[in-house]
Amino acid sequence: MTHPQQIWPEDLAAHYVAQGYWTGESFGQMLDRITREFGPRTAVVAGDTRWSYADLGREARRCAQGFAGLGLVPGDRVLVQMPNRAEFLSVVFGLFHAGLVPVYALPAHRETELRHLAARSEARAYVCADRHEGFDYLPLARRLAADLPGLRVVVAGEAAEFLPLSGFAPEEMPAPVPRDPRGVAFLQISGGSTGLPKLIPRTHDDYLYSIRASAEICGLGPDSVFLVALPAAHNFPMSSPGYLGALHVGACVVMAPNPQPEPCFALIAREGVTLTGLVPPLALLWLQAAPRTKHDLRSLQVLLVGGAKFMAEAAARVRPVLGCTLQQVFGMAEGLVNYTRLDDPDDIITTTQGRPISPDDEVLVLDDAGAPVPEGEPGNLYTRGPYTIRAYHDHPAANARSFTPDGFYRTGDVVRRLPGGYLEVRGRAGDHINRAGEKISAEEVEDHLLAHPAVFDAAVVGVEDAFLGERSCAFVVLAEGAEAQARELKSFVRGRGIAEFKVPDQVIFVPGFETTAVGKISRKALRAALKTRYLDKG
Ligand code: J2J
Repeated sequence: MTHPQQIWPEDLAAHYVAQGYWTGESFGQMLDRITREFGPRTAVVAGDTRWSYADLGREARRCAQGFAGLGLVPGDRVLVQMPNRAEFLSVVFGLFHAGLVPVYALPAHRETELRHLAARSEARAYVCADRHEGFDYLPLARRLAADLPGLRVVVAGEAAEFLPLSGFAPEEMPAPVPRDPRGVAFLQISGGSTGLPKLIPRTHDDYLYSIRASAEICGLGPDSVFLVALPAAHNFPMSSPGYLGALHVGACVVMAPNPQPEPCFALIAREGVTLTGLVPPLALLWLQAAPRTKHDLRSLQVLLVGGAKFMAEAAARVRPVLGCTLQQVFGMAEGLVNYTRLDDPDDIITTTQGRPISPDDEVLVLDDAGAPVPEGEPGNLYTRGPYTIRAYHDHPAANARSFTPDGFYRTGDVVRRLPGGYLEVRGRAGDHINRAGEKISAEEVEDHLLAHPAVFDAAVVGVEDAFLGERSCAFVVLAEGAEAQARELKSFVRGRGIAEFKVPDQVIFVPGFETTAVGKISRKALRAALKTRYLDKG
């Protein structure tokens, strides 16, 4: 299933090997290595579960045997939708051990997204948990299974008619199934700006390089304790440096069921957490709650903040309030990750989003005509390098849009490059809304609104929001003679089986969308015009 375009040109690949970036280790081999090296040390703490590395290895090998027993064969894709539990890790490493390819869905995803991800990846199985944070996943699994006959469903917890994860026989698959380290290890999802999420093929070699390098840049060591506060399926808590970075060095991973300050503070105090990562709105909540908590947060050494722009004023409060070092991180599931370094001066840490991981990350900042802009000027960010993909999975149209012929990824981000290669994120060129780090495609939500019989046309825009960074606003033109309330349209969109974070925060009814003399104007221009007219008052 590797598309030829996904492969790095041989001369670059040879360079990445020569530089020691690509080591040829697969995720299955990584599990073997960390199980052997760190056996008795604590690998995972989640609720009442506490697993050593040896336990994690055993649980993963048992899962691997179980998945193989379902008739899945190496290379098959498996859709994984698991909350932050210990089983997240045993399932994922079990899949790697069996040579299977996880496809990561977020716990917030609903049947529309899951159906799309399963179909696009040709998934042969779906793994979920029974419940999480008051949501029952079994009806969701039922609808998915009814739509996709042949899909095997495995459930952690109460499994009803499905296969219980705990029912996997105690036999363990002895050795990891060999995989090509340059082949696809898993499919991550993009928060892109057009339509439904695209699938991002990450290889063993490229991803493990970003993890090893991130662990070092973030100062992880065997005595670190990493708290997974954000959903584990997201690229940030997975790899920047994430639980994979923590496991790579023999550190302890603590899974928080949700990222709210008090429950996380309790875990920090109880487990001696040294490092965690948050999106900016959560960092603001933590900053607000920390002065009043009774929990001891003194073990915390580093707080990573990324996923959306963290404002300098808030960034400057991290050390005085939480007593730890702020590390800004500007990353993307497609690859490139930038960090401020732990020993950078305060002004770099508070005002920039860091610099790339690798000396071989190629970064271009170009104007709209494709010419380089001078240092310090804003421009469009393009990148390629040893851990940035060269194509999406099976999506020629998106690939034509998102990659240049010489393999640079068009990130859609507008940045300023500063001395030393530090980047400051200025905004987005594309049409996605960054709502508290959750990326929403305007087009995807517009499509859902258009499915309502009373809606003639719709345009969705991001609006600045002091807390969320951006919230979503839908401009709606009603069909002639039709009536609808904002509340009704929101619940209609919700009822389309999508993640709650995509439901518009605000709906504004407008009499019509202007078109120019040329006829159709671009959606992008339309969204901008609506925003200026109704929201920016400019
Ligand atoms: C402004 N915008 C940012 C930042 C990401 C680490 C951290 C985050 C992600 C992530 C990730 C930003 N300031 N500090 O995968 O490994 C916006 C940009 C970017 C998009 C990518 C990681 N950090 N962004 O957020 O794939 O617009 O990855 O292109 O979800 O988030 O989103 P995503």
